[in-house]
Amino acid sequence: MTNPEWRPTACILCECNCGVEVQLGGPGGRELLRVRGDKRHPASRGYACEKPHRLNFYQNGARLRSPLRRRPDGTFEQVSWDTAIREVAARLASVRDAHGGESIFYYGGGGQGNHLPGAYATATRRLLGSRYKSSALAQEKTGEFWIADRMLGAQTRGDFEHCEVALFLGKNPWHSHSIPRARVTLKELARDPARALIVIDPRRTETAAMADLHLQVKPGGDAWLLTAMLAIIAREDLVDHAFLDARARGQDEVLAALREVPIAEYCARAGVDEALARAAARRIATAGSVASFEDLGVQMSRHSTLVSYLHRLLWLLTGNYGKPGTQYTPTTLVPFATGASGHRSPVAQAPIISGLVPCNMICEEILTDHPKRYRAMIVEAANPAHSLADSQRMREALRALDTVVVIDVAMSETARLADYVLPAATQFEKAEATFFNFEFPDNYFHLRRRLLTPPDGPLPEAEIHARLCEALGGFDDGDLAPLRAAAAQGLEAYGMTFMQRVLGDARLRGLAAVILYRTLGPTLPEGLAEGAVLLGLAFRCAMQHGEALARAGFGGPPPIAALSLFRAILESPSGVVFARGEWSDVRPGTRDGTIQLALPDMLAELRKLAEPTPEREPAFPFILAAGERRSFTANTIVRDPAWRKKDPEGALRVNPEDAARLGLIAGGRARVTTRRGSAVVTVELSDTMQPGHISLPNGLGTRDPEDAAAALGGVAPNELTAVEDRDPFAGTPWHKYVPARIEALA
Ligand SMILES: Nc1nc2c(c(=O)[nH]1)N[C@H]1C(S)=C(S)[C@@H](COP(=O)(O)OP(=O)(O)OC[C@H]3O[C@@H](n4cnc5c(=O)[nH]c(N)nc54)[C@H](O)[C@@H]3O)O[C@H]1N2
Ligand SMILES: Nc1nc2c(c(=O)[nH]1)N[C@H]1C(S)=C(S)[C@@H](COP(=O)(O)OP(=O)(O)OC[C@H]3O[C@@H](n4cnc5c(=O)[nH]c(N)nc54)[C@H](O)[C@@H]3O)O[C@H]1N2
Ligand code: SF4
Ligand SMILES: [Mo]
Repeated sequence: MTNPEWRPTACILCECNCGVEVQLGGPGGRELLRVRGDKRHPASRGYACEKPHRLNFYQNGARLRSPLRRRPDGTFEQVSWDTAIREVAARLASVRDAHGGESIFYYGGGGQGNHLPGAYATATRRLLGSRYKSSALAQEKTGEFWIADRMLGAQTRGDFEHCEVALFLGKNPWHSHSIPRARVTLKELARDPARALIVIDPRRTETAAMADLHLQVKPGGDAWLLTAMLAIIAREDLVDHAFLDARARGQDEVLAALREVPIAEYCARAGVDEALARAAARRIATAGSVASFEDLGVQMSRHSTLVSYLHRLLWLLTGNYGKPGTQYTPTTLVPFATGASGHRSPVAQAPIISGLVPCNMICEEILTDHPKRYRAMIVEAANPAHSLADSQRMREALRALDTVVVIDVAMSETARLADYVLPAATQFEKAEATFFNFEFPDNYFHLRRRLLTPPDGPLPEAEIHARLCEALGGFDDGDLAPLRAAAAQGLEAYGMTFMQRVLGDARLRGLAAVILYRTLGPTLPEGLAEGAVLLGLAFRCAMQHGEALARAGFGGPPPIAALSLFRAILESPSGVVFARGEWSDVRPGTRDGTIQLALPDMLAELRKLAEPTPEREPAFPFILAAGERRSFTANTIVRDPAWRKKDPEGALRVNPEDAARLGLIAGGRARVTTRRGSAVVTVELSDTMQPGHISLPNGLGTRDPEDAAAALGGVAPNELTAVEDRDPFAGTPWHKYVPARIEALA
């Protein structure tokens, strides 16, 4: 029986978190039977791609049902929540007492759409004195964050809906999205003769196939290509001098460096026809507006941090910033990507950007006898044993720790290495939200209501952290009583008491998240308790962004604005516009308010491009892109291979000429070998690949196909990658640039 009621929530399979509506039904009414786009959602407006229609594979896949404790022989036994919480708190506290809280490392905090756990975990970490953390962002975006912070003092996004020219650099939005309604936007761009779509990608992706100009760069050749395009802009004087004179510093130094660049040679090294590079540079420089997006194709390839710099130069030298159709800085509810760096990791002395230790350095921080090594790890809503470079090394590192605690909905590869596994409610069994909202001028926030109560066993992370904090002695009933009394009187009274008693108290301030959950949570409407932490976040947002909030209807002094925003969030099951920006507000957040074009270390890197680069090693004549987004990949969020309608084995894509030479046939088996590992794959012949380039999908594969709960199918890409292959500045991995060879198997 299907319940005819359509209930609003969001798709959780990529960072877009499109609003969807679902009809529940099946046994106990617990299945997500039908799913459609939610027209009331402010960003997706009814849009959804092919993936969410099968979200039930996530909700009703192989779930964890009980807290688990590892036995000495490596198997797991079920324990009660009381036992699990007591023992986890005691073990982590003893690590803290013996080695300092700094030795307790935190990884994760949210995947594609569940960012509230990270907010609640701040309280547990505070009590444990945990200082270092990381997440998937530190294996993709930290290089970009760091460059953006130094050049602009802010992160930016592109206005693709209104741009004349759209540029996608190492990004395939047809499949990976990352901008709302991606396919609609791409089709509009392709259809309109006055607009242009430019794609820089070694593969003729679905996006590239729609493009006006496809620059089919050699894998890892982007730094030469972008430098050549910038040099063309400099030499042909296609620079927007008026813009730079008014808003930027360092243009002379940058233009001088660019004028020295041998354009023809760099185009050849990038594998792109010079005439095409010139056409693209001119189209960008002469457009009324250009919106641009760099993603994993460059952020996980050679020169990734340099490319983030060159990419910014491309749209800054051409004046594509701070006006409609170009780049902007959205007002976000939670400032998660500051880009600020300064301190370093305790063992490897790796740069910490946006508060995150580089993912490729985590193993080095553990596999050492250094006294400051990490001794314990809390992993929440993430699967680093699968998603980080060099799974073999990561497994070794996890095994070397005194205590590993994993909070997950499923028995992930990481959970299987834990000492304690704590089962979390799914994203449809609690209130949840994403912090990745980047729209402009209007930005929105979507707190999704719980659709289902959790089954016996799993708990929402808010509850898990509240219990851990209680077991760690963080607060007592005396601390909570005045807040509970105030909550009974209404939100205004609560807000006042919260400000005085929690924000005004150094001991309780760091525990604000769980205190909100314990005291305000129970008074919130049905299915919204885990949203309590948003009151604290709304306070901070109102202090920082009063004007943008006021324009969206949340005016008044910060406490008043915060309360009305919080109410609106609770009352908007399909999301609410919380901030309204203005293009005139878009200005650099740098110290002197100007754009910094000349970064000395990056200009030095740019000059190094002139040096000869080693040829591909004869033993590894191919470049493997380990982890491509396809129609049915979604990181490791859905673990049942039956979810995937296409490409069930996650085939290796190979150019037909290469295949013919190596005796590979469509659907046949082959062995892929890298310096780090080897895997048996199924072959797909694809003329979208250029010769010498091969690709495997992301999010598939597990080492243990016997284990039904871990049955992802396909190849786990990080069995093939190495931690040493990383960017020298940000420590981000080169997953898209893995030297490899292939052999046909009978
Ligand atoms: N379907 C689906 N969508 C997703 C996800 C998913 O798992 N599945 N995951 C989400 C997440 S977490 C993220 S971060 C985004 C990532 O989104 P994308 O970055 O778009 O994803 P990828 O397919 O990994 O890589 C993009 C492109 O980089 C190209 N590439 C490979 N090597 C190079 C190179 O050397 N230079 C250049 N210029 N390009 C290169 C590839 O051919 C590919 O088309 O996707 C999100 N959306
Ligand atoms: N080689 C290679 N490696 C890659 C990539 C690549 O392109 N190539 N892509 C990288 C990128 S961009 C990313 S973002 C990462 C993603 O990798 P990770 O951030 O490590 O995580 P996911 O695979 O998204 O898995 C999220 C985990 O959260 C669990 N989960 C789902 N819902 C909930 C919930 O409500 N609560 C809790 N507690 N847990 C939940 C899932 O079961 C799963 O174990 O992978 C990276 N790894
Ligand atoms: S674009 Fe992403 S969030 Fe939207 S429906 Fe597709 S997978 Fe889900
Ligand atoms: Mo990602």
